[in-house]
Amino acid sequence: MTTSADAGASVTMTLDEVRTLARTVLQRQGLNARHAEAVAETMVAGERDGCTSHGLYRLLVSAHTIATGKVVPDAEPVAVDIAPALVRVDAKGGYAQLAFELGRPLLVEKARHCGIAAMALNNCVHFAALWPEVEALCDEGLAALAFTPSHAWVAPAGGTRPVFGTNPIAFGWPRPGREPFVFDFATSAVARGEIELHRRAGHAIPEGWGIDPEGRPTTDPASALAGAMLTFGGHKGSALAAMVELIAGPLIGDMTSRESLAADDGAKASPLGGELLIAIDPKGFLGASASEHMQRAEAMFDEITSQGARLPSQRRYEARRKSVSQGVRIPRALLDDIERL
Ligand code: NDP
Ligand code: PYC
Repeated sequence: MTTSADAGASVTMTLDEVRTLARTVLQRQGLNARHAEAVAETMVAGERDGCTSHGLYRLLVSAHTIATGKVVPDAEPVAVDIAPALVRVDAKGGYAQLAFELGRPLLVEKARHCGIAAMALNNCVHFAALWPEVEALCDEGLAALAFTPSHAWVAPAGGTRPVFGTNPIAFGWPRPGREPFVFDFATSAVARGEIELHRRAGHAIPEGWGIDPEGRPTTDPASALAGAMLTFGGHKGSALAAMVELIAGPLIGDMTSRESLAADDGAKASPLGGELLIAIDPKGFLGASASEHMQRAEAMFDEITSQGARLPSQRRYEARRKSVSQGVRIPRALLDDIERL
């Protein structure tokens, strides 16, 4: 670890150092080794790709969630093969990462066999970004979608009371010989973690991210966290957030964000509920001509980048290349807070 030039405000760490720190702290917090390893990997990936709201900062979040007893630290997820194209994994109240790892090979096998397959993760605690999961499925040559509700923090367009979670949607498309096309965003204007980071840094938030408890627009992160977050794109984000509630809640027999918040009962732990993943094998519809059609997709990507527009995930992949060779900068204040745990 080396303290950087910016007056000790941040520290440069290698990814292995980040991994060791995350695993050690998670085990001290009470997770068993398998969970600590799986959860730590998503934090390493977050720091590596410059997605700090889902990086080491989440050690503070997991400390709280584990201390409140709202996650089962040694849960043994169980996969159930329910139909040729469907698998369900009961996470048994543990973190989603291990449940995903358990179900992933089954989902891949089913998608290859049927052309399309879906996996429901049930009864899991979720605090991570979704892109590591869709990327893992793209690495198998599959297109993938992932959805999960969270806690009811977000007001519907035109309303003032939280109904939806921050409800991310992720999509991944495998690309021959290069990193996949992936987007992953909250259906709220921004992830809640981003507002929390603004509060920690003492920065105002832009207008349009949240309203205060009286329903008035606010740029104060604490007021927005206490009031309600807003959807992105008004009624469009609101409809997508509702879709996530439905397909990753009742459709798979799991909780809505309102139910997750009620189950939390004021503990302020990470959301509990389900996640829906859909994997599609391009060879399902296309057979031997799949690679020819995948090249047509490349023409679309070229048309985007050749006019100077960037693809989603381009920033992440650039950050990844830099982090692998140069390590990552972690705020000293965050490391101090982690140490204080
Ligand atoms: P952002 O708005 O930061 O980014 C959303 C997506 O848009 C990313 O794929 C990003 O790519 C892409 N993007 C951003 N700017 C541009 C641009 N100018 N041109 C093209 N693409 C662009 O994400 P959010 O704040 O909405 O969400 C952050 C994370 O929080 C997500 O990973 C999400 O899964 C996670 N989350 C998790 C929840 C949970 O319950 N588990 C709940 C809510 C959020 P790039 O990364 O390369 O910038
Ligand atoms: O940042 O909105 C968020 C979030 C919710 C659950 C995990 N991350």
